[in-house]
Amino acid sequence: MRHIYSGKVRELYETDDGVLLLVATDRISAFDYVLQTEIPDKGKILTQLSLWWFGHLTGIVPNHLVDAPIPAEFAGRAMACRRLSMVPVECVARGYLAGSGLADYRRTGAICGVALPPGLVEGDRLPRPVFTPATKAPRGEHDENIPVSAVADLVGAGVAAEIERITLAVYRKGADLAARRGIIVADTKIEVGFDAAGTLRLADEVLTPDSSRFWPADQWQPGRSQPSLDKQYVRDWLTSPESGWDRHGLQPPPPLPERVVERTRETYVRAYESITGRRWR
Ligand code: PZK
Repeated sequence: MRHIYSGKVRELYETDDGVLLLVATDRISAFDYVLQTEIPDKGKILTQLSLWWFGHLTGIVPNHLVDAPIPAEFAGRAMACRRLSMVPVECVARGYLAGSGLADYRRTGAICGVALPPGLVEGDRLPRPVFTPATKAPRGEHDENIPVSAVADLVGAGVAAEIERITLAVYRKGADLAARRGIIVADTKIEVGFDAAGTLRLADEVLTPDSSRFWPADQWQPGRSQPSLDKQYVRDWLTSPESGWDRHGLQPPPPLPERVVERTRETYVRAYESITGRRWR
């Protein structure tokens, strides 16, 4: 087995039989930093949530999962995948106004060239979900939203239309299901790639709190920044006087107190249990 890539909170390996292992760690990021404190079981919870979603999305889009053994050291937190030729686009669907979509809207009245009605505020629901693709930025930089026409220039009009269709279908399925469990999926990012036969497949992780904005529906209040289902304790503590940290200064964030770690772990467990209807052991 060889290590091929380190993401902020995940690792990618390739086994001797050419199977890719997507390994989720317990690392957590906030304010663009990977924190020095880990959240116990986060990697397993997000992997199991992703696997659950892949199962519920098979009727919508084929995926990259293969049936292959997972090494014991990665038990529960790795997915065995076929190697795909990845489409070099971050495929984002947004149903609500937040993040870079909000920034673009405030500046231009549109996101990725899709005009939106005037007068929307942060956290508002969009009239319909929109495909807002982005380029994959090098690590340390932020992805840049691009118009669908730029996706067509990159991959051709046919593939652009296909990934738009897949992205919106995954978002709709995820948002509908989560809504019934009291969770708003504000937006989600997926990655897709072609297998050796030329079939587009859903790759990476899917509909996890790391790839999507999950908001508790009972706290949704347009006109302000929405509390995040998973990271709000971390963000609140890091920006509180108690942490002693200046997010605009030069120091990395301090370690998290045990209480914040435990509460944050509980938010991941709760997200998993609400969405899947299963108990987290
Ligand atoms: C692939 N990533 C992102 C994921 C990381 C980085 N099936 C695939 N075939 C080829 N490449 C990828 C995939 C998938 N999924 C995924 N980069 C390339 C990534 C996990 C950990 F460090």
